[in-house]
Amino acid sequence: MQMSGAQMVIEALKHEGVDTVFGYPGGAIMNVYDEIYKQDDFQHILTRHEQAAVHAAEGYAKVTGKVGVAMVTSGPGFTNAVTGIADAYMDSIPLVVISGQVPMSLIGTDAFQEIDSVGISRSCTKHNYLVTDAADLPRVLKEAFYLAATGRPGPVHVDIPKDVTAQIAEFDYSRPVEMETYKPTTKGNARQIKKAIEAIAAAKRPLLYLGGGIISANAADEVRAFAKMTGIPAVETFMARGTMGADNPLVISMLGMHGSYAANMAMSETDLVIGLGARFDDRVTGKLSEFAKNADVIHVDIDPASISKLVNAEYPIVGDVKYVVEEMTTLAKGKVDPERYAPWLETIDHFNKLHPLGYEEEAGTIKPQWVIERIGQLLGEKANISTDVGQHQMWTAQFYPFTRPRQFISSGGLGTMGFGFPAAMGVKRGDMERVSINVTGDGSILMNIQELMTSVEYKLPVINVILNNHFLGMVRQWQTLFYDKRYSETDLSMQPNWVGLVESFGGVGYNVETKEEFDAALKDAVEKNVVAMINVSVSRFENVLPMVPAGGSLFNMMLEYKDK
Ligand SMILES: Cc1ncc(C[n+]2csc(CCOP(=O)(O)OP(=O)(O)O)c2C)c(N)n1
Repeated sequence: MQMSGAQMVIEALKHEGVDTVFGYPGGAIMNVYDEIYKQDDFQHILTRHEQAAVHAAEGYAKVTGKVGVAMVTSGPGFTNAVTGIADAYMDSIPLVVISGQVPMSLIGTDAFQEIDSVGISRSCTKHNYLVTDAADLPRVLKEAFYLAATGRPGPVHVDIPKDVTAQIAEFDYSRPVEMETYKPTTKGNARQIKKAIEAIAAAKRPLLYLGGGIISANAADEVRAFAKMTGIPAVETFMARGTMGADNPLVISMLGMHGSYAANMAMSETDLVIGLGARFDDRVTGKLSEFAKNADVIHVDIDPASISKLVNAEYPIVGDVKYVVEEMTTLAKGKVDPERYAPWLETIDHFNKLHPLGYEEEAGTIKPQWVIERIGQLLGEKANISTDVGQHQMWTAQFYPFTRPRQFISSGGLGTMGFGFPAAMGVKRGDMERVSINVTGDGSILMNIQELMTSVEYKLPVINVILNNHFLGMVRQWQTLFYDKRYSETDLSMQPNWVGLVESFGGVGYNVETKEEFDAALKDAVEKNVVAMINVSVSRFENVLPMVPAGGSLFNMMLEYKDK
């Protein structure tokens, strides 16, 4: 069928079953927006900033497991989107980002709103395209969705010049994707899997090291079943929170820079690391030469480039973690004896009792950790929890009782302040049944505050809980510990009128000084079901502990900090 390039974009989205596009129009993409006006196959959500459009698409993708879609114009529209694209790339989130470009005749002339978008996105996308002929659009868009969702997921960028969106060509979406050089391995090598099981059966202190790849692969059930059958304990990365479920007796909390004592000690003492969909990130390993020093490593990952990148794997297995773990479970039957690991579980129990995750209550102030626990007690399973970046983010990962994958949505790899609120809007759009909470800081929330308008207009209520310490807390913590308390540019004593601010957009706001007020505010915000801002005054100088100082070894945690 003959149609314009702009119509093809709409048709392709229809074929892909897209129900939501987050975006912001402009000159170079107007032909496409004109077609959006004429259709009702999907809803377009007009965010108030392109960065927010991409974060919202990320939140939507993370909570649903589907490909998120964002659309922006050329030049500043695209550069605003780049932070979101880089964020999605670091966290392996499947996205298709479509940008307008100046007409082909103007490319390279420093035309109005021209920027080399594909040049910019090359280093932060799984793949990108500049489409120079409308006849290529069906193939390119089909490939873009396929690439984003398969293998190790990630963002794919499609840049379309304005004259290409006007060009008429044949639209045929029926041809299967054929990419000679892209064929992700899903099954994993059978011999390697067998060898891995032998290693597990011979180990005394095996440890499952669970990464975000398990959540991307929808493999949490398989991983839980494997752990249960073999009796092997597990640590979760920040990205994997919720994989095992907080009430699972085999999970030893999060590991890494702000991981629990028990999780970090288990990793230091294990004799066999079973890495599943995890990438041995520096925030997890600490000093590499000291990481799991006495252990062999089994590493299962869909991305061959991730294996032995940082830590050498004796048993590399390239494959889909869902498939591989299923195979491992079948093979382990009768071969792996949980009794063998009983002394190891006792050791871990001892670690847990020695230094459990916790905090000291202080009369007259609310501790930020308490707020997280309280949201967990009041809403638990019923909420999806997004965060911004900082101390509040780490406390959320430590203290929220996540019971399921896709419940925790946060910016792990890039650590993008301003992620939380728009992502939580996308989360709401993807899961209207649950309450969408954004735990944020008084610094982070101001980085995408304009989304209050989007949230009200599209009825995508988010409850923003500000753990307000009047500081850029995480940076302040480092200044306390490593810069002799020189609080250079981190003091946020100057504050807006939070309640007035949110009310001016049509939402509700609460200033909270006591625990009772917090409970009442959260209950009221859930009932009102509009965008909310709960501004909680928390103790100013609280530190996130334990802490492995950057470059330190996992077993050398700072467990407490006492002011001299
Ligand atoms: C866009 C961006 N700029 C700067 C930083 C560096 N940074 C990391 S945490 C942090 C402080 C965050 O403060 P706030 O949002 O108030 O949260 P808190 O740590 O107090 O909980 C900063 C500035 C960042 N992560 N992202």
